Parts: sequence; structure tokens; C-alpha cells
Amino acid sequence: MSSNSAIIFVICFCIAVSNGTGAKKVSSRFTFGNSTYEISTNRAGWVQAKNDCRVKGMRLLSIESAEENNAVLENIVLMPGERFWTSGSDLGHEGAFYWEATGHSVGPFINWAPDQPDNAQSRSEHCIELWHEANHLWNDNKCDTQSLYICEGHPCEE
Ligand SMILES: [Ca+2]
Ligand SMILES: [Ca+2]
Repeated sequence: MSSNSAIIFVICFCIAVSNGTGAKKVSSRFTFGNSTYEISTNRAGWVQAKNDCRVKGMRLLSIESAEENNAVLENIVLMPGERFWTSGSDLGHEGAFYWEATGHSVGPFINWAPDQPDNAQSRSEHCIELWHEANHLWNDNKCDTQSLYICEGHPCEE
């Protein structure tokens, strides 16, 4: 048994224990795959939202697949008028969007609203939101916009 196998075993065991309470319903907390998600009850700018998630031992949302995107949409369907921060941004280099939560580039799955990202508002839109004006497709918006946000945690993180 390689050390890699041992690590995988430990990770899977941890997931099995952590998923014991995973109820899938519309609520402020939900699960998908190995992640737990929490929808904020307060609005904040992107940096504050990122820090708030970290305080909870979580990260701002990163969306890696259509399935994950759908799981999130199912759980915000009752909040059609709200925008939600994800961890996506291009604060490091204009046009190069990455998930701050993972450090990985955004993609290959992407779900931009038509004509987005457009870096509008004086070319100062650097943070990815789930945009209420486009059925929660993705939009780059000004990072200081006060929005709800979604934290994502992996059970074995921290
Ligand atoms: Ca994710
Ligand atoms: Ca935009």
C-alpha cells in the first residue's frame, strides 16, 4: 500500500463521517459531492465575504462543474432578486479569472451571462457574482458591491 493509498483512505473516511447529516433541501446550508455550502444572511463586499468564509473554516464558492452549478442554483431558487459572490476574480491580472478558493483558473466549465465578463463600470469589475439579472448566470462586478455570498467547505479542510 503506497502512501498515496493511505492518504486517500483517510480522506474518504473523513468524508463518510462528515456526510452523516447531509440533508438535501432548500435551506441556507446544503451539500453537493464532498462539499458543504452555506448561504450568507448578510451582505458584504467580496473581500469581506472571503474573510467571513475563512472565519467559518470555509472558502468562498468555487464552481467546477455544471452539476455543482445546478446544485447551487437549486438552493438559491427562492432568492431570485439576490446576487451572490463566488470566489472568482481577476484581481491579479485583468481577464485571467481564477477561483481564489482553490487558486485554479476558472474553467473548463464556465457559465457567463451573455456579453460577460465585460469589465464595465470604468473597467473596474473584477469579482464573479451569480447575477440576479440573468437567472444567476455569471457576471464580473465591482468587488465592493454589497452582496450575499456563498461559502464552500470541504469536510477535511483545516
Ligand atoms: Ca466547488
Ligand atoms: Ca460585468
